[in-house]
Amino acid sequence: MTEKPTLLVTRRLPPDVEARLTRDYRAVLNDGDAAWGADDLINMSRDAGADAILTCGTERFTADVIERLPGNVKILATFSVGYDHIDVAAASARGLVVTNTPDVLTNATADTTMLCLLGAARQAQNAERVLRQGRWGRWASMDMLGVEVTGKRLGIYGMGRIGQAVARRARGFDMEIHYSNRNRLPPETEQGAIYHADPHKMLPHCDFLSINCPGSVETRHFVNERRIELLPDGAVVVNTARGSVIDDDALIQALQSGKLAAAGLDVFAGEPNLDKRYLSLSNVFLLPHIGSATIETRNGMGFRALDNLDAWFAGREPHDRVA
Ligand code: 8YV
Repeated sequence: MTEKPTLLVTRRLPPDVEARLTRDYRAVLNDGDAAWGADDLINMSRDAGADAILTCGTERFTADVIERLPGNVKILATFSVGYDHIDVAAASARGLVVTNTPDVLTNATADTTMLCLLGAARQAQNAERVLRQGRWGRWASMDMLGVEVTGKRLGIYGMGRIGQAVARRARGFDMEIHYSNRNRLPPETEQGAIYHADPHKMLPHCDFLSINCPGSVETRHFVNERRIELLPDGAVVVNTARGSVIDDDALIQALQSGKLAAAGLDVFAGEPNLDKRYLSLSNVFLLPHIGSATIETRNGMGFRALDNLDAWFAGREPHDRVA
């Protein structure tokens, strides 16, 4: 019988995922679930004699880390669809295979997008606080007024799997869908959504703007002062993709000035250390990056990552290879 490959797992994962990976691999787990920095990743990979690493969005595989990884590491599977925490060019240059977990988190993330959109539009954060603080008093016709969602225009920046799932949900609210994406979708996928090759042409039509693109050099600070100016007054910005897509100074300024009515944010630059100014703004609905946080989805992500590793160790091409 051939020996099981050694798999270094940088974070604790759901029980069903760990049961499968400890069955099929010589697994080395991070028992305390503490965050690992560059040196930990390198030392642990060397000490464990890891053939593969199963990692999460919380560990950063920069070009420097990838270069210093011991030669025994052949494949890096990330428990995430996004891979902006991995320098894929450096991985390719070193011959390190990288895989991600698309598809399985599409619905959970699109659900969270609608949660942020509705939460921000209807000031759910303030309404809930009133109850929790025992301040629910006399009814008044002008209290806690939000922005109507039904029938409004939604602009989706990034019309991949998650953007399309957001569009499907938003149609249930009779929203008019606009989108901007590198490529136009075929009509059967577009389903009447209005395509803008130039995102600047889309922004004036966005009562709501949802960010659903990957985090990258190209999308960094897409939401900046100049582009916020192009949005209609009183628009709502929603971000469940990556914090790097938003210039926090510009968004906070627009929320303070009233240019924007509200924002719904699940992701932040430098998370978990978000810009503290968000915490004191009453027109922001905030979540701590829970886009994929359902047990079904987290199991799906783990199994998908393991499917990729299994394929590679069986001599097949992993389904979700990104480097
Ligand atoms: C994860 C995510 O929570 O998959 C992604 O890209 O942003 C999230 O769903 C996280 O990154 C898990 O590693």
